[in-house]
Amino acid sequence: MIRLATLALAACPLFVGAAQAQTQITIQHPLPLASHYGAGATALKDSLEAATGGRYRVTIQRNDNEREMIESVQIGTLDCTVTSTGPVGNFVPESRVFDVPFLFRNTVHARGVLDGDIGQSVLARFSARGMVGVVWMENGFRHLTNSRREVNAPGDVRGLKVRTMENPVHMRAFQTLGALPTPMAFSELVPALQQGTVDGQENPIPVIVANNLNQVQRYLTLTGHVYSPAILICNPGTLARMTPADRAAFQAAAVAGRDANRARVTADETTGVEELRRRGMTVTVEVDRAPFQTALAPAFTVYEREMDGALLRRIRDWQPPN
Ligand code: EAX
Repeated sequence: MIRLATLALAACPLFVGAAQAQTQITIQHPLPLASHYGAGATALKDSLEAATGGRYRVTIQRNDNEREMIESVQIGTLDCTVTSTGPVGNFVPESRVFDVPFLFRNTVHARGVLDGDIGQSVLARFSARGMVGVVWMENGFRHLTNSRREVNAPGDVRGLKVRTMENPVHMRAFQTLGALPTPMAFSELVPALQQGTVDGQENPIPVIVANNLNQVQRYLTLTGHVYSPAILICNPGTLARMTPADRAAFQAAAVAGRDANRARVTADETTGVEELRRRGMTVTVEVDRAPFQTALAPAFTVYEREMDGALLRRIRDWQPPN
């Protein structure tokens, strides 16, 4: 009798649905879940789960060590990560070209290059390093904060111990300005600022706001010295196990995530400066960037020599299609 009951239950549509295989995908990123990265990961989750009728379930987790997440994706212990390009150049050197200071004029320029053939050709370089560069997302233009003094000109940066990401392109820039670049993972940043191990750091407005860096930093200068891309990187096996239809659904979900992430960066950059002022930061808004670019000339010479100079010029000269 039990056997018949079991068969009857198994035939019940309710249980057939439950018996349907479900695939778990975990995405990690380094910021609060209610951040611009969280907005992107959540939009990806919602899109993929809806498109597959729940056959895919996406779990979003926070892990504030980007290098560790990239290594986990490489070895297959993590499906995907949303990370800034901070440490990415140590895995895919071709991506460092996007980390050059004052390379992009604005977000239209940056997003156009990254979503166009130049950005796509760099994504294609990830497969040789055991990863899939799925889609470019956005961290935003990076600005300088510190606890010692207002910064109006390059000379004000001299002598500051500035936390940088583990990114040789950024480290060279701050060294050229006479600062003392101190590379560390994001997970170590707030304790280092609290203990005075470093005087300052640089990050986009959304990161400064989401992590309440105003609690450990007094001065903000809108240097906009670097555009910081973000990127969705996945383990090749995670994607290879998908059917072509599910892989297409995942790609569409990644694009939905990109668009939600970028919309949130735009929103945060619109309100974030006033919010940080309200929280008590001294904000230097009007910054003449030309002296910073002039002071960085020696670094630019090295970038042109160490990277593909022609590519750097193509990126600088890019214009939106008319
Ligand atoms: O990706 O480490 C950093 O400063 C990054 O901008 C942050 O983790 C967001």
